[in-house]
Amino acid sequence: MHAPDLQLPGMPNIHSHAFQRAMAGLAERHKNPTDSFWTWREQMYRFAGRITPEAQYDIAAQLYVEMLEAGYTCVCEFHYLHHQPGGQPYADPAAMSHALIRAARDTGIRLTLLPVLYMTGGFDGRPLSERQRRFGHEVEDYLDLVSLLQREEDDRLKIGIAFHSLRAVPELSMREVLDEIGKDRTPIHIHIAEQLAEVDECKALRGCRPIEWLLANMPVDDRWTLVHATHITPAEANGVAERKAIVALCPTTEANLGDGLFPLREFFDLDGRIGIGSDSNVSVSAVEELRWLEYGQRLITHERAIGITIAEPSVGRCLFEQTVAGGLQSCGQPAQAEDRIVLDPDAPALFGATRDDLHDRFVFGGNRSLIREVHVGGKVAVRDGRHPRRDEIAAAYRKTLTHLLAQA
Ligand code: NGQ
Ligand code: ZN
Repeated sequence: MHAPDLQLPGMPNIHSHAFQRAMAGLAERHKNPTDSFWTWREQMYRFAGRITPEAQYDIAAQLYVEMLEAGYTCVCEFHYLHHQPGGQPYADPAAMSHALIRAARDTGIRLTLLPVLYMTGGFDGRPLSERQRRFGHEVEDYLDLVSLLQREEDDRLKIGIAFHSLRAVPELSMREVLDEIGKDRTPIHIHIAEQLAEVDECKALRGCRPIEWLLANMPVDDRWTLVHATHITPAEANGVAERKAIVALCPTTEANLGDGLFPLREFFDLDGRIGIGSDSNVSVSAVEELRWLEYGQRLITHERAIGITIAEPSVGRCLFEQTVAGGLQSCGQPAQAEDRIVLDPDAPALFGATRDDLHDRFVFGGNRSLIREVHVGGKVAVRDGRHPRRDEIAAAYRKTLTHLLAQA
């Protein structure tokens, strides 16, 4: 019998906040009478307040090693930690962005950097809270940051834009930014409809739901990625699918934060496009994201094999292929035949694998990593399951994390 071809395309990770990797597992205690997304967010803000550009680099380098070893070949960084705590820009106003760019270059992952515009603390236009101040920009300074970063683009670095959320950017400012970038093929990402409180606030202040508002008021098209879109109605899902926008699903983070479940089958029935993101980085595993994407659906529908299309009955292959295609669209980086994963022919979970069952075994077959090699742009980023700089980067991360935790 021939050994099957054990190669898969590299997986794009279309939503990450790198710094949150360093607090993974540290926000899992009952602290309030009603622990929620919003109380988690306060903890996250406190942690964010300690991150310096040097720490940002060390955390991101560690994270990108983990991503590459997990089969992610490209990452979209939804980056809003721009300034010093308190809001003063750094001497290099792009210092925090540069830390991410260096971490990506030093580890070999492709990066779509999405500097985030963050202006207000809620739909009512209230000013940023003390802790949010380091996220903030006026439109003009934001556009300067974007054009400064665009000059550094190369075949592994793409600069897109992002609006943090409808809560954080007034309508007029969104229009100003979009006018400036015009019809460029720039990726445009936004967090939307993740939590019910956001839907309620939007209804109260804008008279409609967040996704409904976005579709009615913004030129949503295939450049756009809607992150989460958890609380979506059938009519909204239809609109998003028609505009060919990507929905970025982040199943492990969405579960961790108690967001809710996106209606996957309904969206697939509309030919909707999706990608996956590791978001808060509580998990750094394409396998775990895909598996939970499917399992969440099974748990609420009491059925099996949800993530399929008429053309593709294998759940593993369908979810893998859909999220690679949607992911590439979302990152705005061309499909690269050289970005690929090579699975381990000696892994027991793959014994007797055929091309037909390979994706299902990869996604549903167990917990040991089945990845032997990862190639990005023709270069080997992972060999024998390891990034060549794993130990050295982990040593720097250990120091940084120890220092960060000592400040608690
Ligand atoms: C973030 N993260 O910006 O890091 C958000 C929380 C917010 C996730 N939603 C903050 N996973 O949405 O205001
Ligand atoms: Zn996010």
